[in-house]
Amino acid sequence: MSKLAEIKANVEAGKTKVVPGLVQEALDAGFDAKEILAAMVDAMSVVGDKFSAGEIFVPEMLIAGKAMQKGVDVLSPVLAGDKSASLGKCIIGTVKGDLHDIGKNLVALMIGSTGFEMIDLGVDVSKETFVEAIKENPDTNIVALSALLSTTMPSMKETVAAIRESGLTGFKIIVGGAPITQEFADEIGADAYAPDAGGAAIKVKELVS
Ligand code: B12
Repeated sequence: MSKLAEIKANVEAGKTKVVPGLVQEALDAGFDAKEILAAMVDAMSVVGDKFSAGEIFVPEMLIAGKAMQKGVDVLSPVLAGDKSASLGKCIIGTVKGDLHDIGKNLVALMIGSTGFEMIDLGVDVSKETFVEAIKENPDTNIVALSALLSTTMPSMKETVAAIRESGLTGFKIIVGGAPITQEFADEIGADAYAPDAGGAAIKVKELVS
């Protein structure tokens, strides 16, 4: 089995102790961090499909997620790169009702790597908490919202509305997550959408330039 296939299989199987070592071996063998990440993202798609098909349940999904996060931790210093530029401040969080944070953490890492100071509010973040965080950080220029469930898309909509209604200005809102589309972003009045962490980093740079 190739190294990437081995990583994918072990993430799928939720081998939290094995994955970090395999990821380090792949890096040492010269694999690009982005291809290693892609192998782990593929694994999560398989896990999601198996969950949909009723072949696995929440505990298996959880442990696979943990294994991926452990692998991402090893990749983080490589993906984070040079942080010397200072482009501003970004508040990020997963919206209320949603506990998924692997994608949000990757987005935070990649936006941070382009030179933003990151304030990560975590998961299950209420609209009030987002508004409060922006008030506490008047120099914020990006607010990034993540949602992974179709059932938390309304929560994203309410959060954007609450931020707009607060009257606070001087920042742009970017949204993303598996069920989110450009169309939905437009519909709820967000300033931008990106499909993945790399795209998010490019987009926020455009938003502040
Ligand atoms: C791991 C996982 C979990 C873990 C989460 C662990 C964690 N710490 O995050 C646990 C076990 C907790 C979990 C729970 C649930 N889950 Co879940 N989960 C997954 C799984 C398998 C992987 C998610 C993941 O990490 N993907 C890898 C990352 C890298 O990708 P990503 O999150 O999509 O992020 C990328 C982009 O979306 C984007 N992005 C993300 N955020 C942002 C933000 C911005 C601003 C931008 C620009 C871009 C962006 O960039 C990221 C990086 O490139 C997915 C299946 C899948 N294919 O995604 C199901 C999935 C999301 N879960 C699902 C479900 C149903 C649930 C539960 C309701 C199950 C249950 N019955 O309890 C609960 C809900 C709990 C809750 N309230 O949130 C469904 C959602 C269906 C839907 N459309 O609503 C999925 C799709 C599985 C499926 N096929 O049915 N889950």
